[in-house]
Amino acid sequence: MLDRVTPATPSATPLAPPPGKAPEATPPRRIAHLDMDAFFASVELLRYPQLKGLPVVIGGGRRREDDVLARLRETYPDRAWSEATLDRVPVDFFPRLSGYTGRGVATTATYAARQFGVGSAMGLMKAARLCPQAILLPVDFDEVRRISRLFKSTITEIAPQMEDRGVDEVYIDFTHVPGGQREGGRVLARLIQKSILDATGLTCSIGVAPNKLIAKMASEFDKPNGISVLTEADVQTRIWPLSVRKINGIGPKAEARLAGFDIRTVGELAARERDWLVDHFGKSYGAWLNDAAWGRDERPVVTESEPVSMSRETTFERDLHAVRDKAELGTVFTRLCEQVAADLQRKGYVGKTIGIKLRYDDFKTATRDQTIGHFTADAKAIRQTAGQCLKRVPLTRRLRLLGVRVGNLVKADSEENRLSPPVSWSQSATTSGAGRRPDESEPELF
Ligand code: DCP
Ligand code: MG
Repeated sequence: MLDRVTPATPSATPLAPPPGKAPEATPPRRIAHLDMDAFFASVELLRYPQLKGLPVVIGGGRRREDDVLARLRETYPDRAWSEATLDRVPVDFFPRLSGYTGRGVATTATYAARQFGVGSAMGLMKAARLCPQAILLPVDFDEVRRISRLFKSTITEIAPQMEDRGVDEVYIDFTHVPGGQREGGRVLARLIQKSILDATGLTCSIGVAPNKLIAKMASEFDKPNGISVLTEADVQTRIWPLSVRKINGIGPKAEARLAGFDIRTVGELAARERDWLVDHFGKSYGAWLNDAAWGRDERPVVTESEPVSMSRETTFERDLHAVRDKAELGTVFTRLCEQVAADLQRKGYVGKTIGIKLRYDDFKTATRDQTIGHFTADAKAIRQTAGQCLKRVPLTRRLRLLGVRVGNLVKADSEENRLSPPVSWSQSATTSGAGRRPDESEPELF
């Protein structure tokens, strides 16, 4: 492969070389999305390989190791049980879904269980009706995190440009990695799949495409253990027939609204004028819908080492009103601030630009931010400044989304943070409506 070290300049890169011509000096952008197969369930199957091929549903709580061993010793007192002998637990020992009563929800299910229609976010009682013989196991978050770190480090040893998108998925920039252009990226995808299998015993599915948006859809095409390679020319044939819901960023509300205009597939969305979408869905979301339908997406793969901001947002089950749903919104708002603060603290960052994002029921989006005089990762400080921002947006329409962002990040242990002035001296904000002192009580916002 090319041994160029020049970084890609995505905005200047044509998505594909002209037909019949060899690729130019700058190779086309090839972006992969990798997603582990039935992740939480597969992690349990590593511990209990005797369950391979059987319907297994994960849900109903956390794993308690001691409980399992105690019950095993009670049920089979003639055998010695330990962590090391769990692969010998008879299949009959495991609890079945049949007769399940309770309010638990399935976190995920093995592909054998999915054949019966069981899937993530399904109530366990419904799952029990569909597949009573399924085995029900709790989740082991520690083990999930360990395997998550292991598969990600396996990837970065091969392809260093990796963006962490959660416990079981990542984007990888294949463009300049050896094998990343061969067969459109299939060669490198195969190598990564095999390396992850060797390191963890687990399978994953990979989509390789000109950008993140298409790659994310492509990774689902051939699950489990599949590889799908798409070029720009495949957008019409492979993406346009799909439901708009397959686009990452179109949720149930947007889907329903689009359906109201008889837009159900990506192709139908692509057929609408960009201006029409902007008129009906707002300037930024409408333009984004148009770009997405045509497979346009220039977002770079952002490696975790240099985050510029961290944010948390949530789309409500139903649109909420600032006055009538004041309590609920206030709770969500506080929780988002706590989550961003926890993210910052876990990753060792502090920031000083605090912002909010609202999306109204007409899909228009509003953002406001405020830069304070010191860096922070404190939930209360974030909540307070975010609250100031909230006072600068109209709150007459119902809200469908609320988000909180902290930007201008530096490492918590950096010199820059140490040199930032103490809190009591640092309340002059760079936006109008200057900040309050942190000890001043905040009026209710919703
Ligand atoms: N998960 C969760 N809550 C949800 C959905 C998923 O906690 N509502 C967890 C369980 C999954 C893991 O996140 O195992 C990854 O989510 P995926 O959507 O990637 O689902 P799976 O990896 O289980 O299945 P797939 O093979 O379809 O990727
Ligand atoms: Mg997955």
